[in-house]
Amino acid sequence: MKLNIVEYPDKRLREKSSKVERFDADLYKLLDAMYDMMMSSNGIGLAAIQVAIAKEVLILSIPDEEGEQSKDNLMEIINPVITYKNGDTTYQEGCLSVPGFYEDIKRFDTISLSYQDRDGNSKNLNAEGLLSIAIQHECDHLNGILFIDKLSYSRRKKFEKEYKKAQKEKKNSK
Ligand code: QAP
Ligand code: CO
Repeated sequence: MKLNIVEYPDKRLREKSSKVERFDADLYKLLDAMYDMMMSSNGIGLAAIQVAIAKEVLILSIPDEEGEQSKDNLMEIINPVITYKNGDTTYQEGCLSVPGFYEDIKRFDTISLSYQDRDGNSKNLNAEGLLSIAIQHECDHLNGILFIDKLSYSRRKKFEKEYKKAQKEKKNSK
């Protein structure tokens, strides 16, 4: 399965993903291909819409204290629903679909999530810290929302200007 990362401002990132109904070999193939793509792109989280598949599928690999991303830490989250949110926290976020840009984003500090694993088993999870932030970031993707949508008007304008400039430079260096 050959995947490509969809980059802002591609309209496909605005699509709303739909629920996974079949927990079959195609889903396994997608999850495995997303993992390879995330690791080779130095990501910690990836939603299926970022590889142009509008399904409620996301993966996360939060580094441990040593900064290692072992496969044991891989989380595969399908059909997630955030059932509880509390507190707030700010973190400098980035996104594989918005390469080269990082901005402080405010999110809930603690969340609870219900979701399904790759075999369709229902699960519940409480999360805080970076895991909680990453889940919220990836769940936003399933609704067509990007972290840059959460910037203030003036920071967003500044972002658009800098991003366009960076893209022009990227094109010219090709
Ligand atoms: C989402 O983001 C996230 O610009 C995952 O050049 C971010 O994996 C969750 C990346 C922050 C929680 C906190 C970004 C790689 C990876 C780039 C990522 C880049 C190369 C972003
Ligand atoms: Co993202």
